[in-house]
Order: sequence, then structure tokens, then C-alpha cells
Amino acid sequence: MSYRIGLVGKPSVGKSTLFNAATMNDVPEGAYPFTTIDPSIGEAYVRTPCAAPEFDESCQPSVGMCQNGTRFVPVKLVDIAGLVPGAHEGRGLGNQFLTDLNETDVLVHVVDFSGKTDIEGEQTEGHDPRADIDFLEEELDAWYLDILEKGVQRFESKQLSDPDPEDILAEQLSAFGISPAEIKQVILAADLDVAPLSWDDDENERLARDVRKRTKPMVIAANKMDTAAAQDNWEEIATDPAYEHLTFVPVSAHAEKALKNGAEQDVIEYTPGESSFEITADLPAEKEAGLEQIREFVGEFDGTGVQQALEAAVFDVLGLKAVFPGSASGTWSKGPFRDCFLLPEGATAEEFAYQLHSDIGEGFLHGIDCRSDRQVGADTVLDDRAVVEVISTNQ
Ligand SMILES: Nc1nc2c(ncn2[C@@H]2O[C@H](COP(=O)(O)OP(=O)(O)OP(=O)(O)O)[C@@H](O)[C@H]2O)c(=O)[nH]1
Ligand SMILES: [Mg+2]
Repeated sequence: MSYRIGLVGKPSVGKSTLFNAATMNDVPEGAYPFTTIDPSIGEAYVRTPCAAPEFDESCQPSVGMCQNGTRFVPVKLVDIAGLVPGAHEGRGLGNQFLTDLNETDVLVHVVDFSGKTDIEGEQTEGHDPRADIDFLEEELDAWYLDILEKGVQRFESKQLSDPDPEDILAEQLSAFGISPAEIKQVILAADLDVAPLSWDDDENERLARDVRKRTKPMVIAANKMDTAAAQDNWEEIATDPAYEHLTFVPVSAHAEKALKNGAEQDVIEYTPGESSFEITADLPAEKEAGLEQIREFVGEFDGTGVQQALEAAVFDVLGLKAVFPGSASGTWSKGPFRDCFLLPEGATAEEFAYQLHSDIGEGFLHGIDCRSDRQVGADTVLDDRAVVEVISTNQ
């Protein structure tokens, strides 16, 4: 399966610009709200150091690519329509937005840190980006709460059949992809009584928020950081203790787009995500000056932030790890290090085998950690960047 990262945020923050820069697509970008109506889905990548050089191999990726020893593993990126306050009641593009959101595993909340767009995405000056961060969380929570409350009502109407509350709630919240066991964990972690009918409004709200945080983990992409106003806001907000629960990444989607364009036109050499690039052609003075400005920016912020935001979402917040199928003996039927899989946090050797193929999983005998040549059992939790050969009766 391919993981899906959703780009969310109010209109005009730069979601489509970031989407285009990351995927090199051509979705319309515009300085007016609701430029994007249908979500666009594209292929983006997250980086991990390739394991092939450690084994003196040169890799041949079956998907994605490898540049200078950096593996680019594909993920799906979804450019979702702008969200305005009241969307859960149908404002703006309302429910359309919420349906698109359901299909994502993790969110990158793109926030216009320049403060030059108001809460509805119209041009203004001096808007506090904190209002946007708050509103998006509140909007998502309100939407979860609506659905949770319907679940509680259904539970109430089924009292005669004495159902387990977590079963009814998980069914009601099924669009969010949460199992009865996970709901129960969230209820217990929130220190709530397991009987939904005893919950008051505050407790319902708390539970909705906890379920939202668990099913839609989020990174803040502080966009438009190429402007002075955004850098001032960054100083204040990224260190604000009120937002300790969030991961912030400074981003200039414009800079990434310019560098990708330059690389495509063969005037610069740039590996996405890096904090430097090389100009390889004679350029008009104006263009060169523009690139020099970007050079200063990527030097100071350690890249344009586009790759970094996607990677923070996938590795830091969602907790995925990259795992390479290996060969302990160094013999490869289809070429070395063709694949690199993203697996959920806590994935075991046996789960990895199932990911390769259900038959391989069913015949699982043991794994071999190719770095140490040691056997690993079915329940061994794999590390990030593990290189594992699976030994199975069905090979
Ligand atoms: N300075 C600066 N401007 C940016 C950056 N990214 C986007 N913009 C500008 O912000 C405006 C809105 O960009 P879009 O990508 O269309 O925004 P959106 O979030 O997709 O908007 P909707 O589709 O309406 O929800 C455009 O004028 C972009 O050129 C950036 O990194 N820096
Ligand atoms: Mg857009």
C-alpha cells in the first residue's frame, strides 16, 4: 500500500504550490481563494539513505529513485481544497473537503506565515498565523465530534442488545479508520468511564480530539518563509509553548518550485531536500540574482522545507520506517536493492514478509538481519533502515 499525505489549510496558503513543487505537477495556483476544487493526487517522495552502498552494491530501484546514495521512496500527496471556518457545517466546500481528508494517513497543515491572507484566504496585512493553526484543529475536532455524538446516540438506541460501546463507536467512526481496540485504548487513555452514556459534553469533546489526533497526526508547514514577515512570525510562533504539541517546519514552496524548474531546465544541479545547489549554466543577471537569494534561504533554513515537511509527517509524526528487502548471501534474482518499503511503527519481521507477498508471509520461517547475519524471529520489531531477508516455505 502507498501512504497518503494530505495537504490541508485555508485557501491561498500555498498548498497547490507546494504540491506542484513536490510532485512537479501543474495544478493551477492563484492569489484568490478556492483555486483548487478537486483534490489532486500525485506522487511525491520521502528520503532515506540507501542501504546499497553499505553492501558494496549499486541499486536499481523498482519505484522512486536513488540520487547520490539517497533513496527517494514514493508516497501519495493529496492537494485538498481550502478549508474555511464552519466547513463541518457545510461552509466553503464543506463536506467535499472532509471526504477527501478521510483518505489520508497524515496531514501537512500548510500555514501562510507571512500573515498576508486572512482566515478566509483573502489578502490582508498582519494576520496572526496562530489563528489559522487553532481554527484548523478546532474545525477537524468539530467534525469528529458530530460523528462521535451520532455514535453515542446509536449506542443509546441499541441498549437492548447490550452492545460493546467500542464496537458501535468504531463503526460510526469507520471513515477515520480506527478499530474498536484503538477506540477502547483512547477511551482508557483519556481516563473516561467506558460507558458513553455517562460522558458529558466536555468528555465527548476531549474524546473527539484524541481520536482526531490519533487518526490524523499533523505537521505544520510554515510556508512563505521567503518573506521577512513570515520570518518574524516564525521567531515568535515556533517557540511558543502553546504549540509544543505540534511539529513545525519552515518552508518556501516558491523556492522549491524554482529549484525544481531550474533542475528540469538543466541550469542548476539540485537534489531535492538538500541545502545547496550548483548553477551549471550562464544565466541572465536577474535570474542568477533570484537563485542567489534562494541559496541564502536554503543555507539558512537547511533546505526549502518541502522535503523536510513530508519527511517530518511520514517519519516523525506517523512513525513509519523504511525497510529494505536484502540478501544475506549477496545473490539477487532481480537485481540488488530494488525495493524499499515504508512500514508502520512497530512492524515485525513477519508483517514485513506479508508486505512482500501474502504467500511469503504465510510460509514465514524466519528473517535474517543482513547487516549482522543474525536470524530474527517472527515477532522481532524491525528498526528504521533494517535490511532483512525473509526465509519462507513459499519463496
Ligand atoms: N512568497 C511566497 N508565496 C507563495 C509561496 N507558496 C505559494 N505562494 C503564493 O500564494 C498564493 C496561493 O498559492 P496556492 O498554491 O494557489 O494556494 P492554495 O493553498 O492551493 O489555495 P486554494 O487552492 O485556493 O485553497 C499564490 O499567489 C502563490 O504564488 C511561497 O513559498 N512564498
Ligand atoms: Mg490550491
